[in-house]
Amino acid sequence: MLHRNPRRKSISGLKVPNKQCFVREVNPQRDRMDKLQEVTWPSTWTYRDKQDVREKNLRGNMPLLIPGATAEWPLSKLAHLPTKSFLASLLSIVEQHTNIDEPLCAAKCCACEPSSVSMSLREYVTTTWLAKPDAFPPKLPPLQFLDAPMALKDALELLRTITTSKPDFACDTKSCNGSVYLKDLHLDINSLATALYRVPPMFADDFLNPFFKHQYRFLYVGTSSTFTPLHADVLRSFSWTANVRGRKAWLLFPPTQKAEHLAAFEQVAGLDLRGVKEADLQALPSHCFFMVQPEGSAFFVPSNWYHAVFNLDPLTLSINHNWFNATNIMHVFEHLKSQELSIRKELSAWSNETHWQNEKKNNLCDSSDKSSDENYETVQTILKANAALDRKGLRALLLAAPRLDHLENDADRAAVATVLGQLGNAG
Ligand SMILES: O=C(O)CCC(=O)C(=O)O
Ligand SMILES: [Fe+2]
Repeated sequence: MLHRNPRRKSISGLKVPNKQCFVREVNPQRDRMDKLQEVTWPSTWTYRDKQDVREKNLRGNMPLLIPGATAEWPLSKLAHLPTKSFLASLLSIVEQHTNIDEPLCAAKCCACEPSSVSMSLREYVTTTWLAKPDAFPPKLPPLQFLDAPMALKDALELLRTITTSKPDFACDTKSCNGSVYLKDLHLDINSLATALYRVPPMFADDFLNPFFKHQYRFLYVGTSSTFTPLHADVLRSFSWTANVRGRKAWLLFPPTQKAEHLAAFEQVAGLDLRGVKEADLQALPSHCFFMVQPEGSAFFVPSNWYHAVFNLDPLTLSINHNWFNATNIMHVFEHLKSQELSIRKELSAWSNETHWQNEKKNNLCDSSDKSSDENYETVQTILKANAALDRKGLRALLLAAPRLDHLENDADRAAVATVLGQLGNAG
C-alpha cells in the first residue's frame, strides 16, 4: 500500500510556471545535498540551427532540448482535447492505418510489481481509459517545481509526491490497472507516422530505420508515474522523444560515468527513481542531470548516455525514434565489438577454458579475419540474436546508406570508411 509522503510540504508552495523546464547538475560528492549549486543550462543543450546541432549535439554527443518541436504535428492539433476524446481520436487515426487489436507490449509499471503484458492499443485505450468513470484520471494537485537550486533528493521527493498523491492509481497488486505504460506501438507504417507527426529535420539523417523497415519508431502512452528504468539505448543508438502531451522527468548520466557507478545506481534505485533514499545517493556517480521535459518539446538523448524516465502527467504521450548515422556510427560499432567480447568470454567460460588466452586472436578489431577464428560464426549468430545486428548486418546497412561520396563532410566519410574498413568482408 502506498503512503503519503510526510515530507511533501517541504517542496510545495513555491509558485513557478507549470511548464517550466529546468536542468540541474547533481553532485552528491558535495557535503550538503541541499546546498547544491544550480548549473546553468549547458549552452550545447539549447537548439540553435540544424548544422550546429549536427556538430555540437550529434557528433559532439550532447543532449538537446527543442521546445515547441511538435507544434505543427497533426497529433498536436488534438492535444488540447479532454483526455478521453484525445485517446478516442488517436484510436480512430491509428485504426485507419493498422490493426489496433494486435497485441503490443504494455509495461505495467506499478510500484510493487513491474511486469510486461500483452495488450492491444484498443484494449489499452478502452480498459485503461474509456471504461473508467469520468473522474478518471483523478485530478492531481498542480505540480510545482522549484525555481531555485534543486537537489536530487528534492527531485526524488517530487517524484514520490506525484506517485503517492493519487489514491486511485495506487496498486492493488492483483490488477494494478491504474498504471499502465503502453510502449511498443511500432510506427513502421509510413502513412500512420505521417498522420501523427513529423521527424524534426535535424534528426532526419537516419541509417537505421530505412534498413530495418522503420522498426525503431515508437509511440509511448502512459498514465502518470509510469516509467522506463535506467538504460542506454539499443545498439547505443541516438534517440529522440517528443512529448505530444504531458511531461517527462529525466535523469541522465554522461557516458563518461563508470559502469560500476551506474551499476551502483541501479542497485539502489532498482527499476525507477522512486525507491531511492537520501543515504543511497552517495552511490551516485559524481555528475548526473535531472530535468523536466515540457509538453510539446523534443529531447535528444545522445549515444551511450544512461537515462531513467518518468511520466509526470495524468496522460503522457510521446513519439520516440532510435536511430544512428555517420556521426555516431563509431559508438554503434564499438558497442557491437564490446558485445562480441562478452560473447567470446562466455563461450570460453562455457568451453571450460581456464584462462583468457590468445589476446591477439580475440582482439575484436581483427576478428573480421574469419579464417583464423573458429568461433566467428557462433559469435555472430549470438550477436545478431542479442543486438539484432551482426557484422554482416552492419556492413549491409552501411552499404545501403548514402554512398561515401554523398556524405556530408570529411568527418562523416572518415567514420563510415573506418567502420567499413574494420568490417572487411564480414559475411
Ligand atoms: O519515454 C520513455 O519512457 C523512455 C524514452 C527513452 O528511453 C528514450 O527516448 O530513449
Ligand atoms: Fe532510452
